[in-house]
Amino acid sequence: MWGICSRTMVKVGMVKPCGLIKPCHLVKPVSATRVPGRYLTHQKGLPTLPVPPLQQTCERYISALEPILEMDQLTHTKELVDEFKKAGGVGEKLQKSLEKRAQKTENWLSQWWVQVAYLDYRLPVVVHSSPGLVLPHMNFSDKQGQIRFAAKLIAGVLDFKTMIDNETLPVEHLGGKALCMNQYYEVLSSCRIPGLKRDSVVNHAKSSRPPKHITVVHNFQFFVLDVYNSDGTPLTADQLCVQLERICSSSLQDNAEPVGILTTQHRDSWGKAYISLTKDKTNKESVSAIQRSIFTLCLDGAMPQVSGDEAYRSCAAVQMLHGGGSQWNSGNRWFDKTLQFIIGQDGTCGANYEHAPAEGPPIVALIDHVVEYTRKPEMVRTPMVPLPMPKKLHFNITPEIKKDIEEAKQAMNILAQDLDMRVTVFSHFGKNVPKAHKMSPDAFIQVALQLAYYRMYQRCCATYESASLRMFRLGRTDTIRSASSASAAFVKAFDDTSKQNTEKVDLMEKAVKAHRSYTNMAVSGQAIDRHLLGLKMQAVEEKVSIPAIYTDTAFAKALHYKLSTSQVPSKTDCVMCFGPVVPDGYGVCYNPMEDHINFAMSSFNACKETNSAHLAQAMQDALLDMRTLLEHTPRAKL
Ligand code: COA
Ligand code: HC5
Repeated sequence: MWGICSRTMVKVGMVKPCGLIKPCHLVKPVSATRVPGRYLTHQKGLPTLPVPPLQQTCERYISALEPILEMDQLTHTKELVDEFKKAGGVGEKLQKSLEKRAQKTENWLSQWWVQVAYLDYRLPVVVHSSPGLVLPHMNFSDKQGQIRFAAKLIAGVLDFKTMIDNETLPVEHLGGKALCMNQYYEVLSSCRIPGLKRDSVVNHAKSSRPPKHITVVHNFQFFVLDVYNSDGTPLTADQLCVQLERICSSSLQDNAEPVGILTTQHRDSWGKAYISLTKDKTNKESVSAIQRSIFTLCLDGAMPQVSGDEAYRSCAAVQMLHGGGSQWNSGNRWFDKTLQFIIGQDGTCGANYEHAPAEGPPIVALIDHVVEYTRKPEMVRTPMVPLPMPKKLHFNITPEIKKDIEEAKQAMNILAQDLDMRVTVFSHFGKNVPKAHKMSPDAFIQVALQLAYYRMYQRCCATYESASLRMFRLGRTDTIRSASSASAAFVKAFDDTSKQNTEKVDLMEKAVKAHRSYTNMAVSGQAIDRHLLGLKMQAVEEKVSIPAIYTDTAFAKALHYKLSTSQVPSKTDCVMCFGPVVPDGYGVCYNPMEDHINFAMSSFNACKETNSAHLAQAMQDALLDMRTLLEHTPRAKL
């Protein structure tokens, strides 16, 4: 049996991980030496995730509902919450069991979270769960350049992997506090495996014989590429280049069955197809080689030609998120693989990652390192030893599998057609302007998004922002609810001509402060969403009937995030993207740099009310209008 939570993603009986530490940019790999056990010592020193007080969560839940509910609905929900939290009530009982669970486990939440948020979630991982990442356009435009860059990229990842293997990555910090580093162990040599009702994740990094190969996919054909010499040294970029050339020249024909497209399917369908695919011994071995590999490298074919910077960036985001459909590169992937690097022929590069094992920041830290590595001149001398031919992975395609592939193509193409992706660079300012006004840049951006949405729809909506829980051992995320009473008061006043600018600025400050204080509460484990989830899971586990607060329409409304957002900062000037989490909502990912902000907005074409370009425009207007207001208004209390 395979466990599910990060630490338990080790086959029972296997060796526990030894260590790592910290994101690359603070690392000096040259002088680094291995300190065995450093990782475990660090992890043990981290605090455990607290269970917030029940009364506090109940009160905060009601406050969070205020901006998104009508008065009568709120009154009804207050009654349900009072009933839930009363002395001797079901809430108290569940709270006690949850506190017990917290004492017995390393993290009371992480295992449940991976199950609920990822492994039990049955929509395709493509668009609905796996994020994409677009790197700056690289300086090549032909096959030779593509191969050359790919070779350097592989060498860069292996360089990062050495730091993981040697435990020489220093510990990351947030607000002065050390963070859990576990996720760094989970991203290489891992893969998701489809099940009939629930998926699982395997991590081969911790096996007694950790993998020494990556998988390369070109023209929908998969290859095993050993990336270490027999003496254990990683292949140099020159050696990798030779090997990639051999792969490309032995996969020139472009009529291979795109087996990889099966991984784009609804998880139940893929779970079924997986069983039929792996009945065949050759297929099983091929799939296993992909699953065990350190990561997958996708050498892509062409994408549709577009003109203009914004259209190019949006097309690149689509390439990273879903590959463009079966006629383009969606079949040139194995979406279950935790980490896939994608290299186009025209200098477009990026990655796609399967979200179950890790959050964005460790992936971004790895990618920042790789980009820096690819920019350095090569110093290493290449050994003149002949290398074995990379092994092609064969698949026997039965009529049944052929049918599954055709169905997957159709479903993928519908999804690709449906996704409305818009990448924009807001170039007027970045973190610098809010900072100059003594405001948290992230809070400023979130409040601007509330304003943009309100201007488009004349109402507020439940809004999700990811907050890191990595201050705690095995911590993942909680939700910052960006729609607050303070943000609602601000957005309603902003275009009201009867209001004075000084009042608007005052409301803006309050909204920004409210957001920053929610953030502080969330990163310190005192937000409401994961606690409410925990109490519900506890009821499920104890087989008691689900309390009425969870079947209330207000709860469904609170979880219907029409704005699903995330800040993912990076050193490299890149754009991350993901899909909306509801059919009538938006996915908004942003990377605030010092003097500009990269945004990726997504929505579904099938929804007539949403339009990513309109939201992007409204966001730009909101940010500019907020700055103008600040610049033209003397601050009230200065
Ligand atoms: N005045 C001046 N400067 C301020 C300020 C103020 N009032 N408030 C904050 N700043 C500065 C900070 O010092 C920081 O400076 P830096 O750029 O030198 O580091 C900068 O502004 C950014 O701070 P802020 O915008 O407040 O955000 P943050 O960096 O604290 O990030 C979250 C907020 C919620 C994004 C972060 O806590 C978090 O949880 N990140 C992880 C999210 C995640 O996991 N995403 C991916 C999910 S897969
Ligand atoms: C390359 C980074 C992409 C960021 C992905 C992200 O933010 O995922 C969120 C994870 C979480 O637990 O909050 C989920 N979200 C995309 C739905 C916001």
